[in-house]
Amino acid sequence: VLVCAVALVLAAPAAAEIKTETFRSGPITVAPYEVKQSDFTLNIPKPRVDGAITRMSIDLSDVRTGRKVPINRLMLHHIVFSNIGRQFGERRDATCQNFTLLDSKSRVPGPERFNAAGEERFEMRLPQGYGYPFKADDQWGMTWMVMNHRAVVDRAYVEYTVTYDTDPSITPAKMLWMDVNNCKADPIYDVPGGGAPGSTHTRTMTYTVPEAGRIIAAGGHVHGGGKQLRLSQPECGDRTLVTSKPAWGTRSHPFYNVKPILHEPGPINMSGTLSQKGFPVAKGQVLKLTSEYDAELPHTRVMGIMGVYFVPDATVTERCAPLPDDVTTYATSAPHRTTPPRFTVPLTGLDARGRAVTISRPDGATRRAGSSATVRVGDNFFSQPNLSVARGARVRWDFRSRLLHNVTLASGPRGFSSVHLDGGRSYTKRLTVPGNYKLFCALHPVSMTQAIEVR
Ligand SMILES: [Cu+2]
Repeated sequence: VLVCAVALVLAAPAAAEIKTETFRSGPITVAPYEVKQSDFTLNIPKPRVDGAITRMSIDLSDVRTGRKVPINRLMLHHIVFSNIGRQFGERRDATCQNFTLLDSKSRVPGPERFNAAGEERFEMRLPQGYGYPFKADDQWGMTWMVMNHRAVVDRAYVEYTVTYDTDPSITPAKMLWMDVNNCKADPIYDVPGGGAPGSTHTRTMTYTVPEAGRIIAAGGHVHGGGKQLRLSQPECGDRTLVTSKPAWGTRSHPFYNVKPILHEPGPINMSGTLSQKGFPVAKGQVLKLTSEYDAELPHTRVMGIMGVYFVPDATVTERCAPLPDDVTTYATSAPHRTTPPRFTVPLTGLDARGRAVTISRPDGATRRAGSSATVRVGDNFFSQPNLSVARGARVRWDFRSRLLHNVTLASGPRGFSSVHLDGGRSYTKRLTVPGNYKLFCALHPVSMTQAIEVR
């Protein structure tokens, strides 16, 4: 009898199990104050079995100690995980046919994005019974940006902890990447500012869902000045399905105290939503994402993104069926502020010892121009670091550089920025509001600064 029992156990198929594994990619080496980016780091470590992800978290870890790397050393600004399938083109993103890479011109077929995090370290969580399915021989890639906040070379791994279920009966969920500036490796836009106190700047995107199903989880990503992200269903009186709200760090939080500051500090957390029953979406219905920012002050290089986990389900046939009654939300329990703090992004230079310090403007005399001016952008300088122009002047930045650069407003009357440019491309902006514009290259924040006075 005993022998028989043992034989039975051995003959049974391998039991499905829930497993948590931590993987490391890298290490990444980042020069002093460098902003390092990757369009796609391909074929990163992943589970070597078929399974479905139920939870995932991402961070940077120290090369020697394995501990989390604090923000005053390195900041992982954002990271996106995608799955290309067994070969490029097999798994395609739901909302993007193609992606524009960091050079703002190259385009590649979009692999399936399945998880992402910004400096708020959004954690992917799916309700019980659901998972994002992957195969043992799928290839994963990641798109990321890391900034070094110190004057020394630093190294770290990208570390991600994946909880997955190998039970083949788990219900598969896929990600709908909702993004108000979608299909870009750097999906940023600008809020110009100049609105009344309390007013809201909005930008939207819509996506027509090709199949019926249910939304079972969602979370978002905004930058400084963000009020909230709202996912709605226009056909149903534009009812709100999900919001994701930012939580802002206290004054003493490292986000407000590191140097240099690449863009207005983002939130320390974004709220997430879960529903096992799911928000019903009929075939062919439109989902709308609205990104809401404070409209009074300028906010440059902001994002408005919501990762929506969707379960195809042909039984959803009623249009505008009742919303689920099992919705839960999760947010940080750390001390935080709920309204976006007013924050002025300083210009940064290097002192004699090569350390980042706040500067009021770049060195050098001011060149006076009239209704137009041309600034040459080289590696790594602006040819007219201090400029004065007439109100309404057209300023053109000629990027005659080998490396990618941009021009971005740090502070001033109205916000604007260029995409990353090089090799003879140019960007023109008409400056119609008088005042002092402090500008920098968000890829080279300690070496490329500029001040323009609009008379
Ligand atoms: Cu630059």
